[in-house]
Order: sequence, then structure tokens, then C-alpha cells
Amino acid sequence: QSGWTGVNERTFIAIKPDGVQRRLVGQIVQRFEKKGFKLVGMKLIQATEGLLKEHYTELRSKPFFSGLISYMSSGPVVAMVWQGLDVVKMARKMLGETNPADSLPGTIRGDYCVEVGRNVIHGSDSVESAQREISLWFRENELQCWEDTHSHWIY
Ligand code: FUP
Repeated sequence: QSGWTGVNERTFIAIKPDGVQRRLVGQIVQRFEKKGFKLVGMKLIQATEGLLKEHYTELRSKPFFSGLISYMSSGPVVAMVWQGLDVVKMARKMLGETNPADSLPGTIRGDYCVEVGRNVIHGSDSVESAQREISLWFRENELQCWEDTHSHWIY
């Protein structure tokens, strides 16, 4: 997995249950496509509490942890893997800040939500987190290595 750098860098993005319920999936996917990133994995999944507790293990001592787990398990999420140059950092820019109140208009959280506990989307915060999260949410055979015939217009 350590070979995933440069244009092959990957990040884990999840549209949270509120994003699915509010029919924001298409518009969010479109932002990543228009930016020039490549979709290599996508599934609609009802995450178990076990998976979510592992995903958010660094936050387990926070006061909002149990609320976060029940929110994230309250309905299906769209789990995705996007690939491209500096995708981890650029995706975080596209998402905005954790708190929508600090997120600029033009970002996903800046445009679509108001509360930190209903902030529509998750994105990995580092290449290391991305690798951990991708292997937690996806099997290797659920990820596609497809030839991108217009990538020479992006790179
Ligand atoms: P982020 O990397 O932006 O997802 O932020 P964190 O890992 O710090 O937080 C994960 C999730 O916990 C957030 F998306 C929403 C939730 N959270 C709260 O509900 N309250 C807080 O004060 C902070 C985070």
C-alpha cells in the first residue's frame, strides 16, 4: 500500500447518513469528478457500530463519541475511495472544516450543513489515515484499477 503516492494517492471519503437522506450524493460525487479525481471504490453500506468504533477509535474518549456512533449508524452511508495527485489534502480542502460554521462557502460543509454533529461528509486527514480507513471499509477486490483515458488533460 505504501506505493500509493503521487497521482496514485488514495483517500477514503464517506457521505454520512444525513447526506444520503438529504439526497446530496449526486452533487457531492459530481464535485470530486469535476475536480479531476478518479473513483476507484464506492458502495452504499449500513455500517455496524463495531466498524464505526474502529473507524473513530482516536475519538473514543470524547464526550460526543456515543452520539457520533449512533448518528453514523442511523442509516446507510456512501463509502468511496478517490484517487489522484494530493487527493488527501485537496479532498479535505473541498470538505471544509470539521465545524460547518468555520467552513467557507464553496466547500461541501460550507454549502450544505450547519451543525458539527450533522456535517454530511467524512474525509481522511492524512495519507496514513487514508490507508487505515480504506482497508477497514473495503476489501482489495472491491477497488478498481481502471485506465483513465482522459487523464492526460488533468496531468
Ligand atoms: P474530521 O476529521 O473533520 O471528521 O473531524 P474529527 O475527526 O475531529 O471528528 C469526527 C466527527 O466527530 C466529526 F465529523 C463530527 C464529530 N464531532 C462532533 O460531533 N463534535 C465535535 O466537537 C467534534 C467532532
